[in-house]
Amino acid sequence: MIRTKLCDLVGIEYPIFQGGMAWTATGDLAAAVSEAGGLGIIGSGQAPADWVRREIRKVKDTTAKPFGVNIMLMSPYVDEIMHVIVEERVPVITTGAGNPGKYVGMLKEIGTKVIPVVASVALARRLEKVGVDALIAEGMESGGHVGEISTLPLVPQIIDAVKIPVIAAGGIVDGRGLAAALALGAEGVQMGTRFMCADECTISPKVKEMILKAKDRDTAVTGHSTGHPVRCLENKFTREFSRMEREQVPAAELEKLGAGRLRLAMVEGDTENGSVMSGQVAGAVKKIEPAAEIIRDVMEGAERELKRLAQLISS
Ligand code: TUI
Repeated sequence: MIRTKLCDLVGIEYPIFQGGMAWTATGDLAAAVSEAGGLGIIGSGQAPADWVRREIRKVKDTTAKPFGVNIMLMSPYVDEIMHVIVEERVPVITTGAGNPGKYVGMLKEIGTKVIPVVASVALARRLEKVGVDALIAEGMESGGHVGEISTLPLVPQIIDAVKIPVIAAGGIVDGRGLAAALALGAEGVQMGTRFMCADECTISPKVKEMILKAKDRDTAVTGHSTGHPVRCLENKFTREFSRMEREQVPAAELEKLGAGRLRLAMVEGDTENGSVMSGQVAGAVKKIEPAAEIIRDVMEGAERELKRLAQLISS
């Protein structure tokens, strides 16, 4: 049985967060992950506050266990969503794509744990100072909006820079990844791509199929020229976008071209023209299974690996 400080901090059995993926992590997935003993997280993305409230209620109707909401800080609805978080007394929030500093005080006042995703040591240091409860250090192996540093160099550098618990994200798909994250000093992991293939994940089956078929080199990062690099499975859309970036099409035009593409993939199932955000571990996702099975497999695998490693030590 593996338990870490993170389990006590947020009241979960297993140190596994499910990434709060936009247009992907609905209340259905979050409820299943939380009920199975991890932390399920609703991905609010650019959805309006009413949608977020509905998904929160869905989780509350399904499980009494803790859950979270991810707030994408580039969303135009951040302030309204923060109000919903406060009204609904959401136990945990994670944030992405920005600095949540100005909201921390108000959330801490109501006892919500604030756990931002960071991709650099500088932001980790700044956020520790404003009083966040923990940090998710996300390497550029992740799907979606990414930083510049890989998980292996990022996680220990952030751990050395702060005193609060750090959760590793990016490139983690099984028990070996959890064991490796614990070896780096992390208190747990966040996984996104593998949970996209959970039974309870409501995205289009076509996206799940594309992940199952993916190989190790099938993701690409586009959007460096817009300042918002995004990792997706390669398709017609990423190839067109990359070509336009090489031709130095202005950022504003590219941003317009990208609008609505994530929904197009995840909801409509258009895996050619949509943005199929996925991590580099897509090639390691082998089947569609219940969220509870994913958690069981990761925990069993980590325990097996840690025991094997302990045996390498000769006294
Ligand atoms: O946020 C994510 N992943 C995401 S957000 C998203 S929705 C989106 N769609 C189109 C374009 C952009 C986003 C899809 N995937 N992960 C957490 C994360 N945050 N990764 C990197 C960052 C980050 C980057 C820069 C956090 C802070 C930051 O700078 C803030 C500052 O003030 O220094």
